[in-house]
Amino acid sequence: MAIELKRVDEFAVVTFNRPDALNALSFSLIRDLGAKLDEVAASDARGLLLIGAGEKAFCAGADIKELRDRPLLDQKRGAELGQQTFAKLDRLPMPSVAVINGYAFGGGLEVALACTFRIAARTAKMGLPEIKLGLIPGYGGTQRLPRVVGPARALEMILTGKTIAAEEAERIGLVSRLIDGDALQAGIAFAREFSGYSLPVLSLAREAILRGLDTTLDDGLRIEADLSTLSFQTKDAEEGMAAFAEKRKPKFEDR
Ligand code: DAK
Repeated sequence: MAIELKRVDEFAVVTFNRPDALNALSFSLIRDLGAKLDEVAASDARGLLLIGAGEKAFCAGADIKELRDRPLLDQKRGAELGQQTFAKLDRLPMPSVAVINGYAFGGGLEVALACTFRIAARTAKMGLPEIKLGLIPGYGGTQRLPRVVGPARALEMILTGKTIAAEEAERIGLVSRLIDGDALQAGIAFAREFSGYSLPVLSLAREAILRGLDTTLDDGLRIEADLSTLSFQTKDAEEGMAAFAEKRKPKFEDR
């Protein structure tokens, strides 16, 4: 299968598994990814890690060989398929981490941008090179990249199609941190920094940030007031505050 889903301890792990094509995203692979994300959403995993098979690539983008000579309407449907599939990552009940273990170009970087977090091997290289093919990004890159790195850097990356090294990606906030050693193990160690907290409360925090990015400061603050009030209604908030008062470690139960 071009997409593998496995469980490692408390985490779901999705592997892009077409190493001979640097894990390029064929349309069938994107459909398969969508089905696997539905499985993850219905599971009790406390986080999702995405990684590429092989030594070289996280994912080298859309399968260029498949994109040629298609009717325009199919291209539009293709963009919508990619966008809708990657949008599932935003709606997962658990945070997701793109473990960028090599090249992440085009659609490969776009899938990483749809994850909650991105971390990268020091040797990783990233970019949105669509312009070099006479195209522009179609799987969310023009919208998510400026939200992550700001419009000036997004314009530069998308209009020049340049490749950036992992260190620059960290400097501009495209990835949160650089990792050493086994990439999956490093991803799991990173995910353990949030996976002990309440999943519904983690979701409220993600929702407040993502919805706030799409609106004015005033509306965003209203969203925050509503969602932070909602967090008080969880059993986990009761538990967290009781544990503080009793000087013990909280035991969150996702309620
Ligand atoms: N698609 C298909 N095959 C790919 C591929 C890709 N994106 N990337 C690599 N491969 C294949 C190569 O063709 C080669 O296969 P063989 O020739 O051996 O059969 C094999 O993987 C190994 O690649 P290389 O020999 O090129 O490996 P190198 O280490 O020399 O170079 C590289 C690595 C990542 C620098 C190079 O492979 C490369 O430049 N790859 C292409 C990167 C890229 O341009 N990605 C696509 C960006 S565009 C849409 C709108 C927009 C889009 C999609 C849909 N709609 C409106 C529907 C845009 C999508 C994009 O992602």
